[in-house]
Amino acid sequence: MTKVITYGTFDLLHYGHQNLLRRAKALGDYLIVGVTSENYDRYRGKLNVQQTLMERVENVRALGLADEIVVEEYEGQKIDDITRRSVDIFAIGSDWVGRFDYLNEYCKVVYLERTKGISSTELRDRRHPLIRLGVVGSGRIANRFIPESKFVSGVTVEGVFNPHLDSAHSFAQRHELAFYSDDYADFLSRVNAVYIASPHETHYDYARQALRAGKHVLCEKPMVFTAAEAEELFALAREKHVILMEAIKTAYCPGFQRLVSCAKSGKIGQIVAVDAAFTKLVPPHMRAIQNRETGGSVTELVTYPLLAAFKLLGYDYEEIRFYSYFGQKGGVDLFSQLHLQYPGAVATAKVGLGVKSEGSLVISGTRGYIYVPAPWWKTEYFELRFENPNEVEKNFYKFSGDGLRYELTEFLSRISKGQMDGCACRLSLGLAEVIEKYRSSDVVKLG
Ligand code: C2G
Repeated sequence: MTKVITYGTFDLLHYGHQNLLRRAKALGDYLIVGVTSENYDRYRGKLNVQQTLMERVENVRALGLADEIVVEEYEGQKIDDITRRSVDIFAIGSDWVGRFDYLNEYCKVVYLERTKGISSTELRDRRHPLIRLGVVGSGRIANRFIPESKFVSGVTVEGVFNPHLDSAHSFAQRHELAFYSDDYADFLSRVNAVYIASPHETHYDYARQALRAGKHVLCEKPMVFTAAEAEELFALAREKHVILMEAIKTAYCPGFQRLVSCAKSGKIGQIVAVDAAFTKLVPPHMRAIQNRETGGSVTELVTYPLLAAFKLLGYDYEEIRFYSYFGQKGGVDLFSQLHLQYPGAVATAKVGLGVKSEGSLVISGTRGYIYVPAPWWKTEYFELRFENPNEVEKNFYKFSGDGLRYELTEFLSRISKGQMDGCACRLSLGLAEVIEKYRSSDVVKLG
């Protein structure tokens, strides 16, 4: 009996897939089909698969061509499947020519001509019309956003807005965008969603105008400086039936999401302390440490450590204290430490623009603790540690590129669902509350 194996995601199953499976089956007597798991697809950078693993498996089964279906969960599984199941032929579409030649060592490799004119990507785009996105601002983060957006389907970055036309022009040229503008109303009329990456103090106004014009908004952090502004913008988004989301990449990357579930699963017992730090030394001429109104380490950086505290301990803290080192009179906080006291737990958030520290995250529990090394906000690895050092559990994840692709994927998925994520709104409100408190309450000055 000749055994054939093939693999795929088989999202929104179409006749291209069916053709491939039919020809693969005809190569032998018995066809095994590997369907990728959600985690494996995320791992290999396929971020916007629409259907669940169960739906995709069911669709493949319903074709009646597969004699056996397996789930593909990890890199290297193909070799394991082929050797364990004594497979004779590995078949795959011609878009992969050459990429699986290494399997020739284990069985015969056959590339089958891909069916032209049909793909899951095209079906996804047909289901959800392409989002035409405009970028507000043309600084460092906006420059990083464009290459990241290329990894996400369903979106095209069309244009850029900057009140300084020269900056907008050179940004548009650099990234080959269709248009640039220094007129915000004109810019908004040419897109259906915006990514706001302008200076912090301009976020609120740009977001409000975009929402009023019925555009979806993905806004860099900190989205706003006060809770009232956050509430107003979310209410406006609901009224206009559009999505407003703060661009917190860590919240949407696979490693951090797993870390939160793991910490909350009870494996380390009850969580009693969360200690997170993020410091980044910046040169003296940077706006982040020049401008007292809009800069400083809390405003610039506190989002990340607070994300960890809020996701793990929630928002019902009883007290918050701020300790800051200013360096010079009238200057911004170059370093700050925040203490959030919860019933039965405590969190610390350490941020610095002029003071350096270890950028790790430690979650302490009654049975053990989780250690995430720097840079924990690009979560690729974490350890569960217990009293017995032999019990240590190591977890590895992929964090691709600059990670902005994760927040953008979530943003698009929310647009297609037509619904904002209540937890994400609560998070943004929680962050704005802390920034507002910091600006209006007593800060313990260090030195
Ligand atoms: N395919 C095809 N014609 C199309 C579209 C897809 O022949 N118009 C083939 C692909 O070449 C692949 C299979 O259908 O062999 C499944 O395609 P996808 O669902 O896109 O999965 P893919 O990302 O190619 O998975 O381990 C996973 C595999 O390596 C490939």
